[in-house]
Amino acid sequence: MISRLDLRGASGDPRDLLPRADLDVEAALETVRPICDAVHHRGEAALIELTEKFDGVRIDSIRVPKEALDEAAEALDPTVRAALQESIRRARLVHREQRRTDHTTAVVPGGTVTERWVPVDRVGLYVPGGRAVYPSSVVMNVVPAQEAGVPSIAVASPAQKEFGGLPHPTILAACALLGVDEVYSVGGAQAIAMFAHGAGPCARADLVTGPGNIYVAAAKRLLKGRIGIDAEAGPTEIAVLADATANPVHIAADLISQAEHDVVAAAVLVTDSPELADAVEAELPRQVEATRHSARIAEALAGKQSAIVLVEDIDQGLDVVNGYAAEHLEIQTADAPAVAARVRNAGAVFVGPYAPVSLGDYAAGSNHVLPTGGCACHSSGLSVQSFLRGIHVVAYDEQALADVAHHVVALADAEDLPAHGAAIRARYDWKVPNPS
Ligand code: HSO
Ligand code: ZN
Repeated sequence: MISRLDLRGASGDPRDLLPRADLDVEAALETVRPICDAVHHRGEAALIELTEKFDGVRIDSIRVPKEALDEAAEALDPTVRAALQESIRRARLVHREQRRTDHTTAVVPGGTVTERWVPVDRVGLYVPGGRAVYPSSVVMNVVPAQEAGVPSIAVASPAQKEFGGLPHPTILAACALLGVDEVYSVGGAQAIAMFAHGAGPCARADLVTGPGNIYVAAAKRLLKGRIGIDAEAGPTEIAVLADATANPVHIAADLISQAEHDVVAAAVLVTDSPELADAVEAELPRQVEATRHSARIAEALAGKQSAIVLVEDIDQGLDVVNGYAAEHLEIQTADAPAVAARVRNAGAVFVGPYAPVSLGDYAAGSNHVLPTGGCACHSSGLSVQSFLRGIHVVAYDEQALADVAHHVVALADAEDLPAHGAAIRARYDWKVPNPS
């Protein structure tokens, strides 16, 4: 059901030790290019045609009416409502503390640099709606954007045939609970193009965030620059670093929980205990059989991206998981906090036996939009920071500029850019000496 990899005594670049699923975003570029062009040139009409083609439903307009949002909120199962409200409350607690305050540095008397944190004017949030209908992802995108103070927030999610061409009602209800009333029934690459170019009632956005399939990732790659993007989300990954003290039943359940997302999801156990490896391997089929999406999960676990990995000791285990840079990393060892403190690369770290990844997916307060595919070695998950720009505001008075003028002129001259120096000298009747 899952392959075994023995890395005891292995050497080499830790970044290459664990296999990953092949994800050829480049190949999808040619598929999404005409889609993005059509949206660019023909706007809402193209979106309506593409929705009919890909989602199999004809819609009159891409904008979801306010009444549909209110109705979805009213019809929401009270249990789901309470859970979403608690998820929102916890996410707000965490993300509110990520807000930045402006800071002014007095560099010299009369010379200051202020870093001003300014939210983007308008953000488009993409929420998938194919196999995956994730109202929790609405929470994880909207809450940091709101806490950052973004004034204009729009959501796009695919039109669903069975709901008359509206996005899934739980998505609509989540938007309503969060106070977002600008929602579009648009999915896939065309949603990214809609935000990048603007179309019909949807104004162009400055930034688009949110997960999606390979076509969404390809559209982000194609339109990046025209619009800001968060990341090209890849399939979900869970790595568990565990020793002999860990509970194999919990580990199997956690691996399965993320394998449930996708046949190419990665589930990796790294352990120094052959006994634990055997116990988890024995437990997996038992639990897979009992769960609803067993075929999908079995395929994900059997894929080359999933494995039970044996290491010499927890030190080598840390090298392996730091090299892998998983989206989610659980530490299930004796003294888990000490081991977790040595993690350098992971989208999010889950410490000890009572912090499974599913908690973070829904209700820990942490964000679940996280870097995948090894990008955790250079990127962070979605946060308030993702929606802010830090603008340096430079203010120098006459004396402060005069005091540094000769240095600017010298550096400009060293770079053979004398006009740069002249812009300083002109302010002092050309009296700042020109080195050349
Ligand atoms: N584990 C997913 C997020 C998610 N799980 C949404 C359930 N719903 C990627 O971090
Ligand atoms: Zn999940």
